[in-house]
Amino acid sequence: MSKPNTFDPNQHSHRRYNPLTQDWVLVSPHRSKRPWQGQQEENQPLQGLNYDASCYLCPGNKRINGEQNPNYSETLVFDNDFAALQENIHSPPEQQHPLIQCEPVSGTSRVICFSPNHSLSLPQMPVRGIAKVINCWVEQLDELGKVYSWVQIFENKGATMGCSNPHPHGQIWAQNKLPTLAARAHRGQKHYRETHGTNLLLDYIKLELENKQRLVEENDEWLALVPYWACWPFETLLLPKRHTLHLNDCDAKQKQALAEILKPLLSRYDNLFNCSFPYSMGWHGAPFNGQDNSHWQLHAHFYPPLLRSAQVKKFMVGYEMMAEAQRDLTPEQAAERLQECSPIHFTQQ
Ligand code: H2U
Repeated sequence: MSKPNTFDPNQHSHRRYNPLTQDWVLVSPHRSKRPWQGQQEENQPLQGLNYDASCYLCPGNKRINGEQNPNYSETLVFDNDFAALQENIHSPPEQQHPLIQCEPVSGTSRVICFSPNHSLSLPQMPVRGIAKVINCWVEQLDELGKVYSWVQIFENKGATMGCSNPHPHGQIWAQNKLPTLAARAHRGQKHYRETHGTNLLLDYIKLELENKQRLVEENDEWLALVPYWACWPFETLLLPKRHTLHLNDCDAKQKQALAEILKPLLSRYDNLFNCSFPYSMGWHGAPFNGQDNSHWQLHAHFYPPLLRSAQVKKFMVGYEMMAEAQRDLTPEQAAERLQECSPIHFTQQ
């Protein structure tokens, strides 16, 4: 039994610092057993159909704007028919007042279908199929990184995360201004470099490889872990072991190893609650701004909302909206749960 004045991270409330965002998260492990009579999500079903005639993203089908998708056999990239960013800049009026600020932004939005198969999410795809998605991400970064300073690759998976179509797909939004969260990651890594003289995430990788408590998957080139400062219940951070600024700087060995780690990582997610595990994921690499970005280390965030089961998710509401992020189970407990899951997808065991 721990003494009342002995700190036990599994019992006692505490705050943890996120050096990337320079935010704090409140950890309240003793709250995880509180009763839940609130909202239950729909089940998170796996898709059954390989092809759906009513799907806007399946091969050969018409999209909402009337354009027909080709009979693609690997990945498909098209300009978003409802693009959030536009290439042609229309300058807003000059600033009238410091409280009424506005600036122009130029960019482009694209959709990436991961495969022609309507039913295969990333963890169910073969490693060679995942490798094709990675190649597609790389090609897009090669092209858009020459034009825009920030290229955001992301995936919203599952209706719970607001995904509008079950056909496995992701998006790319590229723009000429550093968006808010990218700017925060830039500042966090720069600040660490200026304070400690070393690279934040490379130092962190060293710590996690020594400790291993929060590690979920590891291979020769990559590691995936629940970060010490995780905010979402089963959040993970995926990192290359070598110092790498951009996904499109990865060599063939890193890209192959990335495909090989994504499959078991995402299979563990699906296996946790025997469902198609929803999340938002995205890549953060150095901005394409031609400056010295050696304080950066490429990483991907996975932010899944599920907390207790396929039906009960974490809400980032009241205290989180008004004060700061809060979590119940500790990152170490979450890592342990993911470590206990099989790396082989439950449909493929
Ligand atoms: P989400 O599922 O993450 O919302 O992404 C799907 C995107 O696909 C969405 O941004 C686009 C939507 O605008 N889309 C098209 O561009 N054309 C279509 O015919 C359907 C959906």
